[in-house]
Amino acid sequence: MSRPSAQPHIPAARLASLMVLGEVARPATLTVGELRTGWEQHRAEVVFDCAANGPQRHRFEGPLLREVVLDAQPLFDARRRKDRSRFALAVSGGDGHRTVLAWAEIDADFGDSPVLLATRLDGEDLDLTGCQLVVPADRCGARYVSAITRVRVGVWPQG
Ligand SMILES: Nc1nc2c(c(=O)[nH]1)N[C@H]1C(S)=C(S)[C@@H](COP(=O)(O)O)O[C@H]1N2
Ligand SMILES: [Mo]
Repeated sequence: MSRPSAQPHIPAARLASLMVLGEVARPATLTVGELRTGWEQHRAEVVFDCAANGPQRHRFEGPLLREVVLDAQPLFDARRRKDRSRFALAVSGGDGHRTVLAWAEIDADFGDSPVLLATRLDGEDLDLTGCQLVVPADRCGARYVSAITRVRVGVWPQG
């Protein structure tokens, strides 16, 4: 395996990666470098409130979560909005913090929310830490999951 050109000095073993898995046709393991080079990078300047530390202001860059998950081919009928609206995403950090989004929040035909998988935070690359979820529409910081290890895609199990 060749080393990512953006970070040639970092041994591959130290690079953080995340898995996109669950009800998808093409599960993937992606390093932060691959998230940076494989998709268009979007920017977000955000302020969110932390219950413990008050308002936090940050600058993030990274691909749209929607684009990365679509490349894993969720097992929905992509042409049917009602079918897509059944899906959810569970995003986990390495410390066990896990949060859920409805697919419809980020689907262009529904909420169209520009949620990012940030590869850079305030100008610093996140290749060693892992990427961070950015939910610009949220008033508080609880869904800004850092050091992401997994994005699990699936239909909401029960009604
Ligand atoms: N992995 C992980 N991400 C996390 C948390 C956590 O406990 N674990 N806490 C969240 C909460 S409650 C807030 S307010 C923000 C804080 O982000 P900051 O440390 O950049 O200010 O991170 C979020 N992301
Ligand atoms: Mo928080």
